[in-house]
Amino acid sequence: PPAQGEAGNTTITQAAHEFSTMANEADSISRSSSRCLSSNTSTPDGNPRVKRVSIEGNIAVGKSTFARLLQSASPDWEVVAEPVSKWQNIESGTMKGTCASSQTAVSNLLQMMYQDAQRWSYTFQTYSCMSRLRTQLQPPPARLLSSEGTPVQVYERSVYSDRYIFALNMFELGCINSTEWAIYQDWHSLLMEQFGHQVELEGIIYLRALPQKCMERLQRRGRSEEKGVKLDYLNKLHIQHERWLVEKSTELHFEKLKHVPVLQLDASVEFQSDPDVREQFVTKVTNFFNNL
Ligand code: DCM
Ligand code: MG
Repeated sequence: PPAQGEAGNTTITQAAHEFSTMANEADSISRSSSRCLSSNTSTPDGNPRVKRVSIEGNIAVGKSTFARLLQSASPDWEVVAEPVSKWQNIESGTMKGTCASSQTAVSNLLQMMYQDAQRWSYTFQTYSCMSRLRTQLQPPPARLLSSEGTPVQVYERSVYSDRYIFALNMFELGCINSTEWAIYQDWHSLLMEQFGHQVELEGIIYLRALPQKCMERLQRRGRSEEKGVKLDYLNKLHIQHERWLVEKSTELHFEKLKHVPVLQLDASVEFQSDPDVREQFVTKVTNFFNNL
């Protein structure tokens, strides 16, 4: 019947219009992503122009302090901080009453995870890794792209420590169960297949100190969510770092990651207050970057 045919035609026309809008969007997304890719063009040996290096180390070992030191040491280095404040402020819209007035509730996932690890570890590890990936996918600043020297994006931790230090540790502690762990690894591997090349590391700096030292610094910085963190927990995380970065006995699922060079620095010294130590660290880091 004509009426139906008409309606059908309209639908098809609408669908065709929507499809062409979608196709245009997809095209412009792919063009803008290829712009992003070409903004970090490769050197003749196939390495990216802007190198990516992560700072790894136990809780409160001094990664952020060290990152600030590097940030002020060279305009060729850009620090990408760990998005901790995002984990402390998760916004969710809530519907109140019958009218659809939306209100914003804020929850602190970092605190929830430390208060009830069994319940919240999987959720926390999902969100911390996802938000880190989003942060690290941001293209490097123009200053680095036009640098004549050795431009480096310095990540505070990585999607690899999320998996091979924290999530693995929570699984071993029983705070992430075997179903959650299987799901975590499945989506982590998928994300790495899709985006891995954009956050791949050319090097790792391992800030190493005894767990006792980290405990002192943790208490000194006094982040309220971490009040209940025990030395035993820092010991376990220390062992995970040693297995991954020193003994190399952690089972890794990414071939390239197995060969990433590691610069180990003794973070037990007070590098913040001692200018000589600061200078030594910057020299070691400069040499390390130049050889990547
Ligand atoms: N954290 C975690 N799991 C991750 C990453 C971080 O539990 N995958 C926690 C450890 C610290 C805080 O987040 O409590 C980050 O602080 P810091 O950078 O000092 O280790
Ligand atoms: Mg920090």
